Amino acid sequence: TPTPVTVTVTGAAGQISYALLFRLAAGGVYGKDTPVRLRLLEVPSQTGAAEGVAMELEDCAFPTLASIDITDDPAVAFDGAGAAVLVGARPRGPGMERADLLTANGAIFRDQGRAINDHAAEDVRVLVVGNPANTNAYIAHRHAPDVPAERFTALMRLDHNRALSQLAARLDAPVGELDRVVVWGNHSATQFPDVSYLTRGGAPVTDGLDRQWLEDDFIPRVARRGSEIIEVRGSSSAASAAGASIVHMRDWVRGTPEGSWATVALPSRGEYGTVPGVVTGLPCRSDGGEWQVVEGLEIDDFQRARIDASVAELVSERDAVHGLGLV
Ligand code: NAX
Repeated sequence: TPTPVTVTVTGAAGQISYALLFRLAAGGVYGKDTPVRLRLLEVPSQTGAAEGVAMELEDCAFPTLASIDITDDPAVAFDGAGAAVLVGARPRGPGMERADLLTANGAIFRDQGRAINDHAAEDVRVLVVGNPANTNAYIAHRHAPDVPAERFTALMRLDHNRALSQLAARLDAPVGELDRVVVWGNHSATQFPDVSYLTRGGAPVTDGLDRQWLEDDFIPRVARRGSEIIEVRGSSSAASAAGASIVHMRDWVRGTPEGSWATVALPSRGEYGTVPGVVTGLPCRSDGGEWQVVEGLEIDDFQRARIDASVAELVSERDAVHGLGLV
């Protein structure tokens, strides 16, 4: 039997984790043969609630769940971690300015980046879900100098999946037949969901996606989907964010299907004219346990302007966290 993998989840008492932990424990990332040891990190006031979630996890009797530990200490939480899903973050409270939000989250992701650097397994895979996800991942990565940059990712698979589902409706196609979308830039209103390379059943899609629909409907709908969910559901996306996190980690560990792409936010190496260092959405494949950015795509003027605008926002967030002394 394979050796167990230690997976750390932060924000374990929150609503995303309430959907995420059960799929993780059931084998959704590592498969049915690999036992998972869960380490749940919470703030001290929420460790009790995390105990309750742990009790329910036990009551599922998942054969793949080897153990559960709960802690408020990052050094304990990340000890030996092979994967870390950083969900816990400070939400924007009443009267909080952007700088306050960045400062509160900067401290969280600085400390967690350091703890990952010092205590996690050599081959740790980090997924940041807590917002502002790209910049939080940037902060954590910059405080983990011993961990290769590409081991730090932020979640843009939810944006990617939202794009696929909107396209399936537009084209009246089963969503499983669609592939090769990418969401460039930031997980924010400036993101650029891009259909330039879309395939259906492996063949390029040319009809049904006119420029006006893309600009007036598709791009804003995908970029604003999180707000739309809040308006309609009364609280923010949870199960869909958890589902996207599971498939992000699963594809990273076990590989993307042949010919298929995922959107992953990674520290840029300057691919496609993005600014090196910032954590931006890029089209990726996974093979042998590593993300590889898809190469050789052509970028036209429309794409260029949209990519540059979102990357410019990432640069301004990066500059703000440097200005606040968080990196
Ligand atoms: P909740 O408020 O339900 O849960 C967050 C949990 O994190 C709380 O239990 C809190 O105590 C804990 N926490 C706070 N600081 C912590 C710390 N330093 N260490 C450990 N735990 C800590 O939020 P939820 O709905 O689960 O959302 C979590 C985060 O995901 C938010 O930042 C949210 O904005 C973000 N999202 C990101 C998405 C993405 O696609 N990247 C989509 C969904 C979601 O909006």
